[in-house]
Amino acid sequence: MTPRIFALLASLVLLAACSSGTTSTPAAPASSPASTTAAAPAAATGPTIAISGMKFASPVTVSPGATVTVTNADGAEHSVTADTGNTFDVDVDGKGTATFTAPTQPGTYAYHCTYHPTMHGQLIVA
Ligand SMILES: [Cu+2]
Repeated sequence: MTPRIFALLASLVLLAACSSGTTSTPAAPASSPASTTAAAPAAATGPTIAISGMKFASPVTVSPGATVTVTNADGAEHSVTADTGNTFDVDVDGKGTATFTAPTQPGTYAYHCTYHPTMHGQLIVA
């Protein structure tokens, strides 16, 4: 190998090293660790059946045995009463809230309001 060819090869190697070196250093993004300062909202958590305008917000899907909150925006008293099986039955005062325990058996449960026969809804346990 002549010195001239050696120099040529050496320069090629240097070029290759140089070009690869300049493309392999992306700036590492500053990672922001999960902040622990976010305040959780005080609103009620968990599944909710909202009653407004003589209607249930339905269907609502809940976990087996979940505590379900019922909110009543109407002035009239309502109830959330299972159509069959006496699986749940709760009265909700006008402008009030109530809770009941969802069935533990998965399925779709039809319910109604005992005071207003036109009010119907479905609770899905899954
Ligand atoms: Cu009602």
